[in-house]
Amino acid sequence: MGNYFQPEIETASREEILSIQNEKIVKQVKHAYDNVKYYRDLMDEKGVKPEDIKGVDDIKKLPFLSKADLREAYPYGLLGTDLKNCVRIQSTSGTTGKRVVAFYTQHDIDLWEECCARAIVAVGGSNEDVVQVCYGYGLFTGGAGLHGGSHKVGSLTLPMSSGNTERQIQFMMDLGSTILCCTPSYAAYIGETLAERGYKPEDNKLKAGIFGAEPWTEEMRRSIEKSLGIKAYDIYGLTEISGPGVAFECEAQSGMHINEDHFYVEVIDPETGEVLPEGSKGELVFTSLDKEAFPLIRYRTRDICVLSREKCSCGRTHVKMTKPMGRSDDMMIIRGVNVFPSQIETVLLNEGYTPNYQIVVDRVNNSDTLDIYVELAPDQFSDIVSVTQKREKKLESAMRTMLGIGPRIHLVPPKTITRSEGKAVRVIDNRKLHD
Ligand code: DLL
Repeated sequence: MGNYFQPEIETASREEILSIQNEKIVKQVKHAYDNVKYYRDLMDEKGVKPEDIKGVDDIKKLPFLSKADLREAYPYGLLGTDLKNCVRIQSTSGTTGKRVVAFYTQHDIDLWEECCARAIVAVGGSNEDVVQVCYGYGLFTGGAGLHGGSHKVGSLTLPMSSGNTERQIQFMMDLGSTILCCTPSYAAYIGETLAERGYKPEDNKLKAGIFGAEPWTEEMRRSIEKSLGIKAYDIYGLTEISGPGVAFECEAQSGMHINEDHFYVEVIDPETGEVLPEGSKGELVFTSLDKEAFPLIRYRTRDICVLSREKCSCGRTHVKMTKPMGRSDDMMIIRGVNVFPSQIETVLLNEGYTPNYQIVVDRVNNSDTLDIYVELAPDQFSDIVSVTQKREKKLESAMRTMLGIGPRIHLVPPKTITRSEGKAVRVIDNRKLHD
């Protein structure tokens, strides 16, 4: 078993981290220029040569890559090595357009799993733990990443994949799982199902959960922690940059440390592309510093975040990112007002409702409509119409205060909103169907 708290790297001084990054970026840009024609062409177009990059300060000279580039270069156009050196592909869960396919050499898999191992250790994991991985296995990176990380830590790994909640619960109780890895929406569902089966939070042996792959609020964190009797930690990542473990939360539960020895991060203005000073809110841009097969440079994530270098109580020095505050392409513009699903979730949980909801946006007579379907818990349900109407009005008014526009609220009976086993689909935007 390796020791995956790596203080020499994870608590290194700013100068030490910069020196690692400076050395790696020079090699990585040369690697991409020499081996990836697509990126070489972009650099030539911009008039930049690998020799112009002497450290991370020069990174601003380089062109960005976006999802559109990945689609255009699909499938092999951004490959940085001979196919014979690659051992794996993973792919995004996107539902529209061409999928994004990312390639890995064994070295790339090792560094990715190492990042996930750090995440498991950061929540208190060791070879004494039983790690239940119920992220999807297969093309999605969630299952493979946490599975590999758990192996590296030496924990007993339960490769459950997502779904079949009865079996999840049986294994969890019989084998005494101590760490649960899945999407936050699935964690909420598991918690709800446990309660329905008569289990109390203290009946399970879980101590921590590593939840990510989709946006979730602090209110959702508290609700999951209560229902499962655990500490819930966030984990962030994206297929293009490797998968989960690009950043992870520590015991402080106040933002995710980015693995800066492997990924260089910038925050930019999503409109102008200008690099913003530290502490500004903007789009995250990552450069993978030592990946061989898929050496993405200045990849625009569309995730909106703030970075912080404030001293962390855990001792780690790597920069922390806030939870993504929605994606720039996730934001709904409803009657001209910017609305993020996370704002809706915050109001619902603050008002004592379940995290089971669905947002439906449509356009009727050229005007946008916003309907929010919210499931009632069994003890909230009432068949007296006036009681329900009164509650709907109250929730509508709380939403109006938060969003600046008034939605229509529909309180629906228990168990009428489909549960998610992977990434939850919270928004149905029917306007796109008509355009
Ligand atoms: O979701 C990788 C992952 C798996 C992360 C398991 C964490 C746990 P993709 O399917 O490529 O990869 O989706 C990446 O999901 O750009 C974010 O918009 C969103 N996302 C990932 N983690 C979080 C998080 C995986 N903790 C996209 N909070 C990213 C909010 C997240 N959004």
